[in-house]
Amino acid sequence: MSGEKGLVVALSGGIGGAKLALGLYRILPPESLVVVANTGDDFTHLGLHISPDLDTLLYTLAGIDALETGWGRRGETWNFMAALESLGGQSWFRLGDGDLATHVERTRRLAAGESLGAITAEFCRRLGVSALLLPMSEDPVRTRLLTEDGWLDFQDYFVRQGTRPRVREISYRGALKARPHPGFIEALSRPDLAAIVICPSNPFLSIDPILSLPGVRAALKAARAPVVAVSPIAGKRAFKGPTAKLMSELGLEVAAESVLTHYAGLFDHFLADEEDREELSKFDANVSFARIRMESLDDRERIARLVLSLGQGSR
Ligand code: FO1
Repeated sequence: MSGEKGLVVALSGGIGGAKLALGLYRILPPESLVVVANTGDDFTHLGLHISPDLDTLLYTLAGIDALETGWGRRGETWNFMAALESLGGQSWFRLGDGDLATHVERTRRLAAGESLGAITAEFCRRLGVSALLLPMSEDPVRTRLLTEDGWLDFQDYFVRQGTRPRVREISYRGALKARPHPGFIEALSRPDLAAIVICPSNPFLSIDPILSLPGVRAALKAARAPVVAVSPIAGKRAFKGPTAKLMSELGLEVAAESVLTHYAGLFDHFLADEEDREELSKFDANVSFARIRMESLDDRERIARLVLSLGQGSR
């Protein structure tokens, strides 16, 4: 079975994962890609429902993502933020004018009874995205961190405090009672499923919330297609700073080896960086190596092709 012929399901957080999701989107036929987004980072801010990872994926696939930050919209203006600041309003979480429209419209539709999945599908349609972008669940799951300052909500820790407090423990509040999105489970059981991709997102903050939903690990195991995990660490350096800091605070070595061990039993193939060949060769696992940093659009497509070639064949 070829990864390029069947359906591909990608599990992703925001910025890092979205790079590979875009690569997959650009090389796969339209409607062959399902991207399942972490919603553990979601929160209510200024009365608005914010879904950062869904929006990062939406804007990236639509080609309107802000290249300099990785979050928010390209060519954004900040009049709302400036006006809010002039009134003494909260300005630690920056909402650009165009991005604000997404949150306002999403919040209005949610209050009118529409589901997060349906709203996301409509936003995708409006912005010309033909992949199926799904929230991991319609139920609220909230990533919280036990730090030296006590329990913090994710965005408080990540943005307001700039990941400064040391982390001791992570919890995904609501995960045990939450149901995975029905479209997610349906996609995993499809007979034309060709590959499941774990994008190079933060394993603890972006992928684990998805895996913590009841039934997801079992559905991944039962799926007929291989699971390909891509390392978010190359040569002992995480692609994003907070991943390295968090891993060392959790007592883990900042190394691809820690990620491979963390995902043990879950993947059929692990794609790591060339720099980590020696370190990972001692593992009795299917590990492949490439230059996995995705700086250019070509890099994104090259890694996507490689991931699909690894996913070829049955499990
Ligand atoms: N990240 C920041 O570091 N500072 C911000 O002010 C900020 C605003 C923001 C607004 C909308 C959105 O969708 C994302 C935003 N992010 C911001 C990114 C985001 O909170 C995190 O990168 C993710 O939650 C982690 O995946």
